[in-house]
Amino acid sequence: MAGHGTVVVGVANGYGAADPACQDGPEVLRALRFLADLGEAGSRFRWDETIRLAQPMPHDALEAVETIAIRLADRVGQHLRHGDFPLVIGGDHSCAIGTWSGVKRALDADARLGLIWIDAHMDSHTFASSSSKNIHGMPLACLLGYGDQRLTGIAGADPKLLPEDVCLIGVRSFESEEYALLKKLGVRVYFMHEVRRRGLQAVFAEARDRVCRHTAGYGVSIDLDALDPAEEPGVGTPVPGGLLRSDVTGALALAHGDEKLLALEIVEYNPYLDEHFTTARAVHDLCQSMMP
Ligand SMILES: [Mn+2]
Repeated sequence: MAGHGTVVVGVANGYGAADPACQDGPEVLRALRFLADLGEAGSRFRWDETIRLAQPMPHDALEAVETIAIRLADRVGQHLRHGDFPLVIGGDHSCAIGTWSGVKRALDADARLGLIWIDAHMDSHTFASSSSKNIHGMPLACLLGYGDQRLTGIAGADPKLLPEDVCLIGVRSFESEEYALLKKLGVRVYFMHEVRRRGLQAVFAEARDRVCRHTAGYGVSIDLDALDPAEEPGVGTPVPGGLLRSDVTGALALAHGDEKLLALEIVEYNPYLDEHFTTARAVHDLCQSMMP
């Protein structure tokens, strides 16, 4: 976490999901000051803005997701150039297209970006393979260069990630088409059963080494549905049998002070499904575990 400090960018984005509820996640976290104590030690932590669409509304989800991704990529790039650490708070996971396209563009032209994708799902559909057509099921495929050109072409036409620079952790719900794509590309997937057997710390450390082998640095994208819904009710698409909060904070602590870590993203907080702001506290704890 080099630079001046951590800057939060909220993304009021629910256009990629069947239920748009996650679009209100960032504002709930900001307005109720769930992350406020992270800045109390000094001015090293601050909210920037929450990106939202202006009126009139776009005609379709693809246009909305594209518009938000373009703005988010610009914003994330600005913060990196200023030496700040971007912390993106979604919104549904389609915002990842903007976040990581922006980080990639901020690197030297020939530099590669690594990414650890912590998620119950693979998010590696395209419009051709997806039955729901929900774009939050597609962002990882887009970043690998597969999908609609309006999304794969944000912040540059080339793929933002090479398959060998990506790891997924915590997967336990997926469709055969998206797994076929990741398998064909050779992307390393740490399914939940492997995480249970080896422990998240060991898996995360191995993934971190893997995504740093050939890259200038790496990011972490956390879909809150990777966590167990028995512990964290406030997520977009709950799937039983997930990670425990203490495991995730323990793993993220490994990345604390890691000079290669370029940005962090936490998405799919659904404040309407949350109970007593339990999962809002999870967002806080995840952020805190990585703070300097
Ligand atoms: Mn996801």
